[in-house]
Amino acid sequence: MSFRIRDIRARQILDSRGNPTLEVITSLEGGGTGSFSVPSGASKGEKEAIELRDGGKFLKGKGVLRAIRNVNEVIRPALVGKSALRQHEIDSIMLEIDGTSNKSRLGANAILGVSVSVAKAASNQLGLPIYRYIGGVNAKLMPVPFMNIINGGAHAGNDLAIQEFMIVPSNFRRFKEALFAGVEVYMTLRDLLKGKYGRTSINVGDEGGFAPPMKETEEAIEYLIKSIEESGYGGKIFVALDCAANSFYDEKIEKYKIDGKELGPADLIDFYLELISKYPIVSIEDPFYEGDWDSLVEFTKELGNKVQIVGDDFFVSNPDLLRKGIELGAANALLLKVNQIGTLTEALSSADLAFRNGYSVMVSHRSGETIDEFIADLSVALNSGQIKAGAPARGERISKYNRLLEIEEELGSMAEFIPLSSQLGI
Ligand code: 2PG
Ligand code: MG
Repeated sequence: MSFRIRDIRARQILDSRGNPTLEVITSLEGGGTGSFSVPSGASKGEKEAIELRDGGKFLKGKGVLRAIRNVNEVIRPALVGKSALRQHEIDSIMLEIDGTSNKSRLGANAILGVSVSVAKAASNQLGLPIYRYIGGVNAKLMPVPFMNIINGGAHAGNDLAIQEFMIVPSNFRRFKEALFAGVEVYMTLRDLLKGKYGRTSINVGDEGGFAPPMKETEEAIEYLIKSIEESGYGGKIFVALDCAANSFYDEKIEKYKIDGKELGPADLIDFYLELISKYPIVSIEDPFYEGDWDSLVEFTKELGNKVQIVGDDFFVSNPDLLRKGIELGAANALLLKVNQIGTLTEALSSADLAFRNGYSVMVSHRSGETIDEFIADLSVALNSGQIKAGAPARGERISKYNRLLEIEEELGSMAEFIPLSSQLGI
């Protein structure tokens, strides 16, 4: 049964925002095949690996035919005949051909499509689920889901500055229980919003969360709390925020524009402290714009033993930036998005570095997704204990949750689910 790569092909498909993206299919001499569809972000970190787009007029410049050509004409000839079991070598060859620090020559979208499809082809041929192939015999921890049920910022057409208002069903015995409790809260929120703001308020944003015409942060959090309590899950389901502060930082005036105010970093810290003292907030992502490491360090000093502080745009899943964060004491958790860095090998290195330095890891989707389930498997492979996959609605979000239900069933009595407070010791 040969694991040599027989062929690699890419084609243009669509993501959940209706933008073009790549699907890459790798087939092996032994008959195994694997495909991966590459996701895409809207609120991106400056230092993310480059997603190659065609430019020009057609499809508003968003086509990925150049990236596809790179897969079919540049990467394919270099990898055909190589063993799909040698993930590290496969990824290194692509990095070498690319030769840039940000993958701008071949495109991180082209490289990632190949990287993950190769891993999937190998695991398929071995007859192993991908979480087992990547994670080995000890992959067993089901993730606590972070479900983004009110969308703001760059993901919705409303005035909320903060991008993601998430519920965190944490104090449960199994993933399945946690997920369906979260679903109940989502249903309750739908009714509450409809009652208060009318039918248009239950239209959903990019990640399946509602995008009601709210203006203020606390208004959104209050609705999460109300929905949690009305569903009977007080003390079991918590709240998390992804501020994505890049999107409300005004460089010209060096202030954060939020809730009709213009706040400097010190005032913004006070604003968060107040929220945390008032509400059961367990995790905050990107509370400052990605250049403001000082505030992130200060915030971590003050709150790092009480709340999970997640770096997304700060770290962009990049081991070098994470190392910087670790040295400075900035944040205490890594958001892991494979397409920010562009190869499976590098993403796994980032996760490894995080764990070895006491940082937690939240595996994450992008706001532009496809139905590809890979990140569900990845979260279990890493025993990361946390996944951020959007609201329990829209096909591209539920594919991850449904896959996790399947994995939990498959793991049977081996499956574990650990509440966030026990995972973090907070
Ligand atoms: C984020 C993500 C995913 P995007 O900021 O964490 O929720 O959004 O994919 O748009 O960067
Ligand atoms: Mg984020």
